[in-house]
Amino acid sequence: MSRLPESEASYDRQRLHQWLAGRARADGVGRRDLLKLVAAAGLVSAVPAGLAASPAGAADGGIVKPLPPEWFTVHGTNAESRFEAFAGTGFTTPVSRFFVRNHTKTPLLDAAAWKLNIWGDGLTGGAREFTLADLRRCKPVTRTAFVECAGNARNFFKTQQGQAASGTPWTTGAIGTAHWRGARLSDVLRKAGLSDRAVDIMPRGLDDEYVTSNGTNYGRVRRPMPIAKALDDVILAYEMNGGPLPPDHGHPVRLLAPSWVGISSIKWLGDIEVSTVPLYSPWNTDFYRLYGDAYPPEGSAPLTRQTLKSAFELPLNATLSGRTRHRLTGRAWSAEGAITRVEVSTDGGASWRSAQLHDHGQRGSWTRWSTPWKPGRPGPAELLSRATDSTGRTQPETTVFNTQGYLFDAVVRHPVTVS
Ligand SMILES: Nc1nc2c(c(=O)[nH]1)N[C@H]1C(S)=C(S)[C@@H](COP(=O)(O)O)O[C@H]1N2
Ligand SMILES: [Mo]
Repeated sequence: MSRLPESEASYDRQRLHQWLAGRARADGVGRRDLLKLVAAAGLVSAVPAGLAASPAGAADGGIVKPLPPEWFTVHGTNAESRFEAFAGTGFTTPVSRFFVRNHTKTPLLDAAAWKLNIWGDGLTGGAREFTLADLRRCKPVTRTAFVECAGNARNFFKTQQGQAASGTPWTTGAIGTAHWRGARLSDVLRKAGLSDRAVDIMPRGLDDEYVTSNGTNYGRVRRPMPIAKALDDVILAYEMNGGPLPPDHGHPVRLLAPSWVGISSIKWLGDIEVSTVPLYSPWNTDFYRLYGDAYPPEGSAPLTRQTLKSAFELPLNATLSGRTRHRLTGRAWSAEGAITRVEVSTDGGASWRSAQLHDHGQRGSWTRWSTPWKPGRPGPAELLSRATDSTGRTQPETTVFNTQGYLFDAVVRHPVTVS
């Protein structure tokens, strides 16, 4: 049921073979998790020792910017944007309303003292350091793109499909769209002396090590990325919506990987390993694969692109007067293509009509839409929106369950009360 490109699945198998042959690195990946992968791939081999988890530490939540309750719902160390708070904000999401997903807490870093260390056997020379001024000397580019958590809308697995997934119970607000400006990662890697034998990069954040409540220390947030994506459209962003990158969003520099799951866009970037052998971290073995009855025991291939969704700029369980003509507004987005159609149902899915589209949002960003509605009879009602993108894909009625609740793409049934 996975829609991941076959190339990524075979790349992942190759990674595993290389690891078994002692040619791939897996620091900080639980031994049990690699054994699981090995067993599932039907491979028999001795697993190197020394992969045990480190001792536990402590981590508190901590987001720097204000989180007014009319704009955010706080879930532990994370803040979800209220989708209704996007109404009237224009195409991009103001920093003040942009969701925050922190594994630990926002570190306060000094841009003047900051350095990015690029290192590894995938460089022709040795390690290289880049200051912010060095990055600014590269030709700046702007990417208009959403950052969306892979688990966005996870809570609807429970409320609509009766199967709860583990993880932050996001509704649809773990997304925001911004203009991100910075240096092309490809330019910086070339300046660092990229070898044509490099296959993976591993960007890593400067925030605290991630320690779970049961004491497993996963180390600093890091996730490998194939060199093909790194050289394609990824940037080292130092500006968001025309201002310096704010503390909660990665100050002074974050990676920005358009269309890919949010975890690919590593914040508070400290170093990037460039490797001639495939790399693993818990973020491409344990996390960010699809596990569950519909998937193989080792899970799907590591997640790459986000999926297709839409939402109303209206609170869940909003009350609307039955006698007024309302203008229902919302947004739709896809990581695969531009949004070409949004249909709305105000009768629980019995009949549908096309909404008006207000943007030519490209793949990896979103499109605003609206439709008028005069509810009439008082009582409970369900509003549905259903997006289609330029690949011809339409949001389905249900999403095949995965245990960590990633990539929910089904039509959301949005309850309201007509008064
Ligand atoms: N260093 C670091 N980078 C990170 C994270 C993190 O906790 N630490 N969270 C990731 C996840 S899971 C997501 S969804 C996005 C969220 O980006 P935002 O907080 O700017 O909205 O950042 C990603 N980059
Ligand atoms: Mo995420």
